[in-house]
Amino acid sequence: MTRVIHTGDTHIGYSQYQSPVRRQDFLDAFEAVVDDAVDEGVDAVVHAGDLFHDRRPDLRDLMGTISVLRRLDDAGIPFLAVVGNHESTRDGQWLDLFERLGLATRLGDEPVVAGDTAFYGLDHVPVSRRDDLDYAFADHGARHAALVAHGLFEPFGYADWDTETVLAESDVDFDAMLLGDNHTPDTATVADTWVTYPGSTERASASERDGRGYNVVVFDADAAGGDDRVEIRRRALNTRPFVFVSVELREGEGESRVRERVREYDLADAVVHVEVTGEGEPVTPAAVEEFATDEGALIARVADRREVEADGEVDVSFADPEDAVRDRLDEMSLSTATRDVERAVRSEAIPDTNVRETVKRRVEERLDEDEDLGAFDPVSPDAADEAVDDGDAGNDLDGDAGNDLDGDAGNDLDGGEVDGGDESGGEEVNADDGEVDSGGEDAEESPAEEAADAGSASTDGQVSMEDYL
Ligand SMILES: [Mn+2]
Repeated sequence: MTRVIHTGDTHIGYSQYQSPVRRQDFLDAFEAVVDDAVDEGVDAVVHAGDLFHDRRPDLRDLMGTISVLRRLDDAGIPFLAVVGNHESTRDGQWLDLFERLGLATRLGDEPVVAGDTAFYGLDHVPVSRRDDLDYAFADHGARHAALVAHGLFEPFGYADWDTETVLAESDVDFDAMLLGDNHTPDTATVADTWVTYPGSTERASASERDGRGYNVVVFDADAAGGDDRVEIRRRALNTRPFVFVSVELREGEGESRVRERVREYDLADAVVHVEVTGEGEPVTPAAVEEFATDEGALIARVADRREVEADGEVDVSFADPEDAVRDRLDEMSLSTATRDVERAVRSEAIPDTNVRETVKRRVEERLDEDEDLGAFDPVSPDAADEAVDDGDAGNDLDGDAGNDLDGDAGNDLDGGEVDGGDESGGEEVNADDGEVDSGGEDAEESPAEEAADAGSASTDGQVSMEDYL
């Protein structure tokens, strides 16, 4: 019998909403999982990738992570893990460092036995490189076997990885696939093999409305009455409260009605998302956000979904703001890749709900497929600019931009995150996590939304940056 905790998509280091409190939350969630593992003396903690939110976690997060892993190690519990798309680096993985420190085991083609179960690993692999995979795993002599993998697998939302193919081509007969990447917890069977996602351990996006948790997985010949060799149970984590307030304003109603609705909720230390729909008076988001934080919320975000009466007759004849923006961008010596991102964010042709995925895809394509790293070099009109910009441009893409794109940009730009309302899970898949990793590994949107987006993508007559660049 083997009993493990299966977790993943921890996203340590994610300063969601640029909040240091949120940043700590992600590490705390990891610690909570490890606390439970130590309390219960499980045979292993299996981590299915995206321990870190980005490929360059800072020192605080690394030290915090090492402390948590050390507690696990002190308790004699192995930490078995694979590399997710968010944290993957070209020249070695953080997980290898932890392994070198004796705090983790990186799973791969060779079995790692805990209890009487052999664990194997499959790191995240971009769609473009999956044809090269042979799913060749070494033999094992254990009673059970499990494959730990990071990616969007069938039969769950946004899947782009065919689970039946993986199982059919694998040399090992797996009892279970313990997965990460899709932030929506779910369990199913494919070809008599259990496939399960534990979901993220903190909400990495406001679309992740359901409670967070992890899996307790038992491999036992007698599990579930003897018919089944695997038992998967979900356990809840106590995470940062998120409050979702939906206000449909009627004619004549305005900000005071919004406040009234917001006040109906327990806002203490919560992340509060307010969505305004319907008719009524204009509402100033910042004023409502301030009201919510005054009432105790940690963070508040207001999205006004009402149709804004766009007056197409208005012709901006003074210095066009688009011109000013373009001039300023020219001065900034941004890299080609940064320009890609900037265009995606500002383009009217890309609906807000698609921005996150579009940006993710463009950056991923350059990183993973074309290996077009030159695109991350600053492009400057003159050498002086280049000298100045060199470091920053690189840093922004790798570090901060990464954070922004992954998390906050998603949340802030979001249209889709709050309103999707599709708890079907589509949204939870991180676009950003690779969740929308190229090829939709992290697809944020439900097919329905995408369809809607496609419709709204038609131009509304406004001139976008695309027209200038
Ligand atoms: Mn993730």
